[in-house]
Amino acid sequence: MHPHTRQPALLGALVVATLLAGGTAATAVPQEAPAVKASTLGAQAAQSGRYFGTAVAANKLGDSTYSSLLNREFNQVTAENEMKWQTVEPSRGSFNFGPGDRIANQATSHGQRLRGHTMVWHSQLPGWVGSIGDANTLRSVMNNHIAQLANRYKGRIHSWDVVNEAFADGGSGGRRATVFQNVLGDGYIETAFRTARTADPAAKLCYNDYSIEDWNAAKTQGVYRMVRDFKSRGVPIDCVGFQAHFGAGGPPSTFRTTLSNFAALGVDVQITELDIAQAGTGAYANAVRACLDVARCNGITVWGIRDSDSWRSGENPLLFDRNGAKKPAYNSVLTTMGGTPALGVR
Ligand code: 9MR
Repeated sequence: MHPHTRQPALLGALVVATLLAGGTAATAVPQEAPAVKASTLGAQAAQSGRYFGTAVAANKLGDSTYSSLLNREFNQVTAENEMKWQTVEPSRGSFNFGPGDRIANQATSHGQRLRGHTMVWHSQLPGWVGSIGDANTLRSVMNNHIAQLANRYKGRIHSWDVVNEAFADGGSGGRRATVFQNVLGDGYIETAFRTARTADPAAKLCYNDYSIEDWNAAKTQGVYRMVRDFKSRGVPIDCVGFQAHFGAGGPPSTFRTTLSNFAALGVDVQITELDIAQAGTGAYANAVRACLDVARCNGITVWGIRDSDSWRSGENPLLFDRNGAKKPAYNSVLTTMGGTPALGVR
């Protein structure tokens, strides 16, 4: 069910309860604006207090089709590659924030919420990090990298993907064998989150991964156990990102259950990198609905704007075609959120 369709019932119940209690409905019912049917993704998501965002590539910001879609439709951005370790600290202690700054400036100047992606990840990691074998050295390198990123973008980042893709694929439910895991052991994720919290206490700190959408998957359960453990011990974690790179069938039927079970641990959840092979309208609607059905699912990010911008462009998985025209999946997403497609806008 969509949140908007729930509201009248909730409102009605409040009115009845208030009248029964002898009060007046006017004092008890929150004065909400009537649901406006917006005609862009970001504006419609905002109607339920959510954002709708996209991955952005700095080198495409000069493409006017790209940037006009970006600024018309989306109110959140994630740097597709520009804040990754390889770009930010290609050699030890030498920091390059130029590309990341271009994404941050785009977000700031257009009022778009910014997700930092990502502080600690085994991929797009420069070779000099991968070859560190001493735990004290690697710990201080990791903590310094986190602190430098956090300080650079303090006040501009809403949420950070502090650790990305740290769990193994397959049936083990255990950790992925990365340099961080191999050299620092299980505690490195906790260390990373504590360092990030100290460096930027205002940012929301997220764990982000793929193939954790199916509640029955061992990987999902492994991440769930970690988040439950963190919450029980006061390790600072605020959110979990579900990348949601789906095949043509869209999300697994348990996706909503997964989102709501994580949310029940006391974290926000987001869909962070959504794309679906062939972009079927039903598959996209199911992914969006899973989020709308969970109060603490407060945002959806697609992983690129046009099919030609996608890392899996051969599968045409996004909401706009190569010319920047809306695909049927776009209208499906917008109407699933309760919006109305604009007439005459391609
Ligand atoms: O979309 C990104 C692509 O341009 C890069 O070449 C690739 C390198 O690994 O990373 C892609 O983004 C990934 C994201 O950072 C983390 N989750 C998986 C995404 C798709 O591979």
